[in-house]
Amino acid sequence: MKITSAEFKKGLTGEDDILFEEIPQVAFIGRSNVGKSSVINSLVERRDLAHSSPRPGRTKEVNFFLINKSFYLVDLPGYGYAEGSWEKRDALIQLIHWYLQHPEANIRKVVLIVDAKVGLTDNDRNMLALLEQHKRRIVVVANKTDKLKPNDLKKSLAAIQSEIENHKLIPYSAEKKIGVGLLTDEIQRKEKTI
Ligand SMILES: Nc1nc2c(ncn2[C@@H]2O[C@H](COP(=O)(O)OP(=O)(O)OP(=O)(O)O)[C@@H](O)[C@H]2O)c(=O)[nH]1
Ligand SMILES: [Mg+2]
Repeated sequence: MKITSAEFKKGLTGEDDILFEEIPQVAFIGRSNVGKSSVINSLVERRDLAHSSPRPGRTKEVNFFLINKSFYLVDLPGYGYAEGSWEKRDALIQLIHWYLQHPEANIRKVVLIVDAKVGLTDNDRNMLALLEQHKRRIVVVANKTDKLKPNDLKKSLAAIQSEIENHKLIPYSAEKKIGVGLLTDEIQRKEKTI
């Protein structure tokens, strides 16, 4: 189904009524600067609905975007960002974990975005394990495929797939709009994909 409307609803830094709504949420998680906000923009065909930046640490709240008036895309802050004060980083990590483990939030699916060139980092592996532990439905997106030559991309995708085992992997480029159709279908599917 095509995305026909998208509007920013709220940026959360803690408990909020929106979490308790029945409207399903699709969360985007991954390391800082991997392109979470850019992937959301590419899905909704808007340049800067979710604010992106060449500098890591851009997204600092749990941002809710209402799509087709029927579900939320949730843009999260990233992990693995080395700059800034320890307290600030720690607060962002806590915010991410608080949201992803929220007992009431109706999280339909979690989109784990990794860098196609870098592959999974230890932080990505830990996040995947946490999501599996919480029985979240997971789809993995390998973003920035435009940065790799076809042969290198093939190798990199194979390595990522073997690490994530049976989870679905979608090669993606927010910049070149590659994978948009596949991911649009995936986030609207209610059933488990593994
Ligand atoms: N080449 C290329 N660059 C991309 C792609 N997607 C995102 N970028 C760039 O990567 C940088 C980070 O993008 P963001 O969307 O802000 O990343 P983020 O994961 O939301 O980052 P935080 O909010 O800091 O966690 C920006 O300079 C984007 O233009 C892509 O598919 N290809
Ligand atoms: Mg962001």
